[in-house]
Amino acid sequence: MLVEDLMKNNYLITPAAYYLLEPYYKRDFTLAELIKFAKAKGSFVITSSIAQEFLESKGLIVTASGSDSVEASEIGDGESSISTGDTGVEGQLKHPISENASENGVFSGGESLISTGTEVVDSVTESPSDVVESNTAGASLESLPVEMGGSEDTGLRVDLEPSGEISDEPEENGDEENGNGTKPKIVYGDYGVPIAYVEEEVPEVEKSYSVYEDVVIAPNPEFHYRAAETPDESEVVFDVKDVKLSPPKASNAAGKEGEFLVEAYRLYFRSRLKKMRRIFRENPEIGGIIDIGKLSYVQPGSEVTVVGLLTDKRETNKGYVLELEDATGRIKVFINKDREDAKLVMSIMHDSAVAVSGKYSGRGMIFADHLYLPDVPKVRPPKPPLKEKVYAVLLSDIHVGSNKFCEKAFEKFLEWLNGNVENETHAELVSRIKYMIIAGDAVDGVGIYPGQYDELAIPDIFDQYEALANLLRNVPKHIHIFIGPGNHDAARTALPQPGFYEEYARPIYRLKNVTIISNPAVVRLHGRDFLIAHGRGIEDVVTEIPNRSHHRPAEAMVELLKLRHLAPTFGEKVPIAPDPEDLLVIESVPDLFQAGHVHVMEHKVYNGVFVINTGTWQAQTEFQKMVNIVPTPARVPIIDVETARLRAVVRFDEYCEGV
Ligand code: D5M
Ligand code: FE
Ligand code: ZN
Repeated sequence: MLVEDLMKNNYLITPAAYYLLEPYYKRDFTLAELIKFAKAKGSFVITSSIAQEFLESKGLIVTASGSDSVEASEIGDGESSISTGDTGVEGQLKHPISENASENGVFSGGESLISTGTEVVDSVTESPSDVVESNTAGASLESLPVEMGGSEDTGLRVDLEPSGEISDEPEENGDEENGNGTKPKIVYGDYGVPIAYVEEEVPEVEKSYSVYEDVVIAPNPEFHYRAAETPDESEVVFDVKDVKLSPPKASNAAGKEGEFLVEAYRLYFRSRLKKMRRIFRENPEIGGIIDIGKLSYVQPGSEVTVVGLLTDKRETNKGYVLELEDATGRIKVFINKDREDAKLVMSIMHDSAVAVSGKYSGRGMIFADHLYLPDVPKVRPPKPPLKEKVYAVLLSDIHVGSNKFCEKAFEKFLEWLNGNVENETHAELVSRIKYMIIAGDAVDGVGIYPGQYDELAIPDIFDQYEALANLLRNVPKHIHIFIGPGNHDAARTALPQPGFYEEYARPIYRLKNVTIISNPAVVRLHGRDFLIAHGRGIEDVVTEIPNRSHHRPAEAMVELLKLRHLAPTFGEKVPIAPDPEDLLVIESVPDLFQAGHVHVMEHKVYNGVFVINTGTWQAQTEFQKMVNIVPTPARVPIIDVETARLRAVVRFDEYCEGV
């Protein structure tokens, strides 16, 4: 079969491409021919455009000219079948192939950096610890004179003796060939790539894996928790579940699903624009905003300011041409390269909002003097001090159920939380921890990426949540845990994700000290706002913005913060649900912005906002090896809630095999 044959050769194929090629495979072309063609294109993912070109080159199909409208069934299949700008305001669906064709190297649209195999390797020279060694000014560890643990200001390596070794659980789920000889059936996962899983008729066998029932950590009876006496002052101030959405009404019961979706996305982008205009209005530098549709009433040569979503950008000899769209029309904007603000062009992602001021030419073009990103104000007003110091630990991407989950390290971390600490410095940290936030990918899930089945220690999603709960019940009860979903969790795939599906994740819903939050969510701790998102938007940032990389996720998160949106670009990597309201807009400026997803810990401060990617508890998977993702597992950042800044990073990675 084509998919399997490609996977054996480390090539991937998108569903749309598969359906194009399948009928001809082996009859009209060989695997080697296809791979050779993809290789020449520099991609190891066979996309529908590659497939199409390949079939054309073999004379098997002739392309129809023009862009066809997309069938409703294609929407959201992970490939970029819809290009937003057009959808948003005009309600038109256009095929992306024609869009991307005009793009030059600078604004590489289509494929992700990481899906292009070998060249990427060269660009990554940092070791994980280089990445973590941070940009944070004043991550106040001066008061922690001991155990600076090798890595600069933030590294506080835990010096635990390997006493009382946790017995080596056999964690592999039995065998290589899925045990019972059942042939895997191909299905398609989140990223629109094929994944394999075994059909459900597999007879129930005695579980050959642990779900950590035996992990029962004895709290240190001597230990004094100050945080147990500090009142819980937490509140979820934004959760997707609390927002009442009224979907558009289908005009009549026989209305096509496609039309309904177009209307839904039209409302979605209208909502984005409205929210963004509100943000721009708070910026005193920006004057009165005029609707693009009203420009025709404006005297040519007048100074105007418009706000629109970026539908296209091109580089010319002298500058850049941007195409913006609002609810009333489209406009071209030219900015000369000599202008100071021309530098901002790189940061404007497709479908993100930008404000432009300049001279209206009278012929559908504005010559821009200034560009403005929504951005956040330069300084944050100070917040009143707290009576008692209180800390929060931020985690993400635990991936329970993966055989690369660093279970020993996690157990060591739990022991540490239970007061089994080496010295006073650690005791102080543990004693004041009052909150734990987990920003998605709590479990590894099932069928998420190619070949995942072979890397699962717990191949059952119910058991994965059981296992997670068995671990988390060892977190001291006075620590309030907030958990939101990621793309590996049992939750809606598209963003925003309201929460975990209750029927799968019941064991964590049952834990008394756990609050399930949505992705994204804002949790207010003692008056400080923590914006929590899983962080899939980072994938689009590194694809679209030059010099941004998975290896430096805090920088990518700053780009999102500047655009005040968690996943601006529609129709690329990140699926966005057609909600009538855009809940991914960062409407109010947080004190701290946490994300995960890319498995690399990094933090920095941007305009007073503490931005942190909290890494992972999963060692490098085979798939990540293939796409050159080097994780930094088992590091626990501890946040001083009062300042919303890093207090320390405690490292358990020495217990994580494979690191
Ligand atoms: O994501 C872990 C990392 O792996 C993150 O950097 C995204 C990347 N990733 C995972 N799967 C893919 C595919 N199929 N294409 C591109 N990049 C991918 P996690 O959500 O934990 O799997
Ligand atoms: Fe993850
Ligand atoms: Zn993820």
